Amino acid sequence: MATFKVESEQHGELNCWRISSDRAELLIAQQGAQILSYQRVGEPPLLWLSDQAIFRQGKSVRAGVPVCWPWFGNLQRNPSSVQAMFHGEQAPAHGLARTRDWQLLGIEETGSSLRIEFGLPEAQGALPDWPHAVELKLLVVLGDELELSLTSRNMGNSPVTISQALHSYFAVSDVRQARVEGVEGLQYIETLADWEQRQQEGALAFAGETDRIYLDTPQKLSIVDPHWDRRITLSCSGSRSAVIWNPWTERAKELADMADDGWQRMLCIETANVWDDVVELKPGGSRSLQVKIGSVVI
Ligand code: TA6
Repeated sequence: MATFKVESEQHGELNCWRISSDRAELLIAQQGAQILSYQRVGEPPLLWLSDQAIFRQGKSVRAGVPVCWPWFGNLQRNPSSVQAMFHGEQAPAHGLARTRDWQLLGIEETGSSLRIEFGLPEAQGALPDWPHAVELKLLVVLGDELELSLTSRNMGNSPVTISQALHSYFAVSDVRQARVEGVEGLQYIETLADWEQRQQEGALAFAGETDRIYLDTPQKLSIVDPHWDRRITLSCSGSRSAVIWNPWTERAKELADMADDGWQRMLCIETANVWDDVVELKPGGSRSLQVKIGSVVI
């Protein structure tokens, strides 16, 4: 049975918790209920934390798993049903949840796992220019794997439509040697070529800037990393879309919180509900978006 140690830490302006057991270590920030890093004992990190990360209130950290909610990416690129939910002028990229402080609702040890639950009470009517009442919770389970489950429940009287993603930054030895399996043959939206729809041939290898929305994704995706003899495994549920992103050379230089060569050591696979996979929550209805992250030696 694992015994967990939970310690509070301050990183720049952010309150964080470091959770460790004899098997793994996890760092979580209160802002955004954002996982910042995850490493299993005897392995390189599974989730990537930028060397130049900025820990500032109101700014999402370039690391781990930012929660994109109640819209993903540029709101103007979302279906009109998602856009109509926001009544303001300036819609921040990736929604409103990743830069606000969440509440730690509880930490509970059950057998060999630790369950950590966060909530965002502001989502029940107090988010700026988003006048809807949704109970939003993130459950983090640290066991043999890391499980994340983001649940939205509509507490209001009218339907609410959201897009969302668990914007996961994975650590790799060198993205140029890595490949993503599970996407073979899928249709995707190439956001870098006028959002054209294309078909994926074979597994995805990286040879330049990549920013794609994969459609009708299977539950299992994986990252094969031959240099680290590792396959990172993702088991997704509540999702039929995934965003795969690497900024490559030029975009990385534009990002103040990423080293110029930082793009080599990361790639994002974001378990999502985007494009034709957005979620309509009827009054009283709820939906969970989940990913389980693990690894095996290859
Ligand atoms: O998920 C891919 C993406 O939307 C990219 O277009 C890229 O901009 C990235 O997310 C990071 O966004 P951020 O707002 O965190 O800089």
